[in-house]
Amino acid sequence: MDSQVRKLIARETKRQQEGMELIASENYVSKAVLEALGSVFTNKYSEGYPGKRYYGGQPYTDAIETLAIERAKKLFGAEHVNVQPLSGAPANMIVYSAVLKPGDTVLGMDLSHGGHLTHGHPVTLAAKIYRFIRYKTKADGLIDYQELERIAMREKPKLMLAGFSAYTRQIDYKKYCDIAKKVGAISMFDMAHIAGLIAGKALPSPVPYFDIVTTTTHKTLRGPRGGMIVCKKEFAHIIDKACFPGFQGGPHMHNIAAKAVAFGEALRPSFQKYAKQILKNAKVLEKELKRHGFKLMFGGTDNHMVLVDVLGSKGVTGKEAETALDEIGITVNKNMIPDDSRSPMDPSGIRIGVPAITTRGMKEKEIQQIAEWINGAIKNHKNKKVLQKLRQEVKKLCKKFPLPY
Ligand code: DSN
Repeated sequence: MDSQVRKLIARETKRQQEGMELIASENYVSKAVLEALGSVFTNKYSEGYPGKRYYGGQPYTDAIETLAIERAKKLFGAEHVNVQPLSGAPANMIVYSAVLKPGDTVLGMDLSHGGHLTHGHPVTLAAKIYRFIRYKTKADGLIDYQELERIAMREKPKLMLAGFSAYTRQIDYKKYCDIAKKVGAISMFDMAHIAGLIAGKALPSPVPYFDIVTTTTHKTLRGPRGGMIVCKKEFAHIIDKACFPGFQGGPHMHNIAAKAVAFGEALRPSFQKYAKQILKNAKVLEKELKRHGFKLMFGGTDNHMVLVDVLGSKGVTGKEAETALDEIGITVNKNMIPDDSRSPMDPSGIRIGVPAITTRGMKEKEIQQIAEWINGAIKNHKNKKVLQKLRQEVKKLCKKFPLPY
């Protein structure tokens, strides 16, 4: 291998091994997923779909894409699956372009209330093409379905989009889709963050309720970085056409091979155990952080992550907290809290998730310890000596829980 690249890969492996990823959207994939990603499928162009390609030489690309589709269908009880989206943001754009015309109205969750950039934030291309109206959560952290219905009746959206990247509570799928039906909107759910929890049957599935569901295939699903669209049969044709040739060119077949591997892993009983352990670990994290005096947004968590108001509870900004935790080998991300008045580069909160450390086998006991380190680092964020001591403790624990390679 290229020696400079090899050196950087070795350093990144060491960083991952000696520290802990508590970024809610990250995970450690299996060796089998990595092998598929590094396979010869990366050499092949395969525009089109299995059985209908524009280039020759497709017997094995057809077989691998069909395998990924069939496994995903089984995993999510889906009527139709498209495994070609390159990631979550393209998957969402593909859906918008399939069902909307420029200027059409979409309801999406506000970014600072846990939504995602691609759900209509003004800086995105989607917001320049479509008219996004963004809804918020109530003071108790839950979605106000009456208010949502009022907004939907008033705005008459063509598409109602649920899902999130920092919202920690369970959404009432039926209530949400009933409102969409009432106003004649197509319903869409972005399950990127919780796809693994759904696949592992730890959380209820939105697939039977929503017309269209998008996801990334990494995060809790623990596959390669990539995207996927699941939909009802009646949307299959327009979704496929919007993906290729509408939005993307040749699919990344090495990535689709790795998706097939990850879906196979997620179909195993051990993945259900993993998903349930994530929820247990997140609950312990919630309890312990509250015990240490942290204020948790949305009142706590029903999924794999917590959103913490570090400024409100400890007088330390999100950026300061992120930096202090980085110094002790715990990686989190600074994050806006609902209606945050601060800049996204130094907001009031941090987001903490447990999927990756759960993959390494960490359980309730380790989570208690981690909460203590988080508290210690934030409290002593200016004290290099304390941070150095905590760094050694984190490293010691990480050694006991190696990466899966
Ligand atoms: N970047 C992902 C996350 O961290 O939630 C979403 O795109």
